[in-house]
Amino acid sequence: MKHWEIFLAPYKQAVDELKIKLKGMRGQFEMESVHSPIEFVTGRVKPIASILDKANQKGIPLDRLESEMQDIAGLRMMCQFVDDIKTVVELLRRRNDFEIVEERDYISHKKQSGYRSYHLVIRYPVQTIQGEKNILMEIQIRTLAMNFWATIEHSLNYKYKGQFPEEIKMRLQRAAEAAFRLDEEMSLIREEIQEAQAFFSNKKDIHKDN
Ligand code: 0O2
Repeated sequence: MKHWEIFLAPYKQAVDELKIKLKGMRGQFEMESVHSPIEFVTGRVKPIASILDKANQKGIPLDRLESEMQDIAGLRMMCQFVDDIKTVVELLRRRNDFEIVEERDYISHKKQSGYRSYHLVIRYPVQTIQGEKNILMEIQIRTLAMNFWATIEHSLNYKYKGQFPEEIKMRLQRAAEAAFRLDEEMSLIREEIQEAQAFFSNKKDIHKDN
């Protein structure tokens, strides 16, 4: 157990640090009173049981977890609109506190399950008392609708271990289509929504100043 604690410590540090940094980006947009392409950010270190399950499924030897399991540390960035995802990816590409080693676009090419999301695998340097340690992390960028679907599907996956009954599979496919249409509809009234949000945030600021 101590061994896992030591192994996971730099991953935990990386998640904590990046969460603060990425949330900071949202704060900067708010300060400039422009629409933030980032709605909220979450992060987690994969639980030990999930690491072991995935290593087992993918045939990854435990002494090669560091180089072969890319999502032990994971960040998720949620956006209101599909177009915001591109903006966020651009912002991340311009940063110089980590290096992007891989991009997976499950938005242009959704997964068979119906899953949509944009994934970046990054190499992030963590400062430890033994010196710098580069770790792999996965950043998932998705809309609120994509996140809703993925969260529900993920919990059902726990129950059915990927072997969904036909009825549930069909419902999930339909829910994925509905989430896709919801994103499309919201994009069509994006300007309207943003005007309203700017109006309300100005009003909030006026009250704060008084
Ligand atoms: P958790 O519990 O989220 O930590 P693979 O898992 O083989 O398809 P790979 O190579 O590990 O893919 O990386 P990929 O494709 O970038 O996906 C890894 C993560 O993306 C998953 O982590 C999920 O978080 C998410 N994901 C990918 N496909 C799906 C899907 O069909 N449904 C949902 N809900 N999420 C998905 P883990 O390891 O599953 O676990």
